[in-house]
Amino acid sequence: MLLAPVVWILTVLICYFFLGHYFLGTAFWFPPPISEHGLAYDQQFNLTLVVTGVIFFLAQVALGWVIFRYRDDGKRANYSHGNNTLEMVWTSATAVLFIGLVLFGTRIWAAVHFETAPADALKIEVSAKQFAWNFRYAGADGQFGRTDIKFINDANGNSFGIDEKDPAGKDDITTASIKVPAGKPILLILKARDVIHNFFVRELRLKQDMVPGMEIPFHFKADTIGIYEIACSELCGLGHHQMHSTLEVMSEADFEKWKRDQAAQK
Ligand SMILES: [Cu+2]
Repeated sequence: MLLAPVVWILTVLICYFFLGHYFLGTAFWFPPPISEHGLAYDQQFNLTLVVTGVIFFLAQVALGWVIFRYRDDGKRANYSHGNNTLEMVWTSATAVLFIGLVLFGTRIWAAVHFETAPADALKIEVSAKQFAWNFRYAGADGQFGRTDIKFINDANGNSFGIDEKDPAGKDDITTASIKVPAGKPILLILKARDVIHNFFVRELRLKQDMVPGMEIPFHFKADTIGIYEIACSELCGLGHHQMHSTLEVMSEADFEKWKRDQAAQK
């Protein structure tokens, strides 16, 4: 008898916390997205949450009702032998719903991972190692200098192993955080030097593994100016927790100025 109200109270509490960000503030939820893809992901996520949330609520209310209605009243118990039609209906409805949501979501996911970046995208190389991030921009010549693993030397700042003999590499800019111009397509080339790492920026809603021996292209466009955390999202060793950096989205003018300042320091 008591069990039914317990189920109902728990249901309301769970729904309250899921809806919490509407009345308890955004600390309860993801930080706002800063890209078109981020927005699309959120819309898909909310749609899934609403559909499954309504079903969850109705199913739990029904569960409470069944518990209450068929409680032990001292009489002989009656039970059902099942209902094939009903089982067919709810199994196919669930299948249609889930496959439908997956198809919707796949469209957004595929746009991020399978579409190639526009030709004018700004190319930035990303190198991850235990436990730091390094980024490389081509200098004024628009060309990345040749690299070789034998030139890698963290002590003198050559974490990419740029070959000093290659003139194209002379003006390459290497940094410990990324700066990008707002609203421009960015193409990252992700590389890992030792173990698997993962490039993750919450506000972009993007996450991509970085695998040693592979160069993984990954493109995005960030529209909102600000500084966002890049966290390694693959447990990569003892110092994994300190493996983070920042993505700074700047106005185009600020970004060009920053690039000029970097080049001047060379
Ligand atoms: Cu890592």
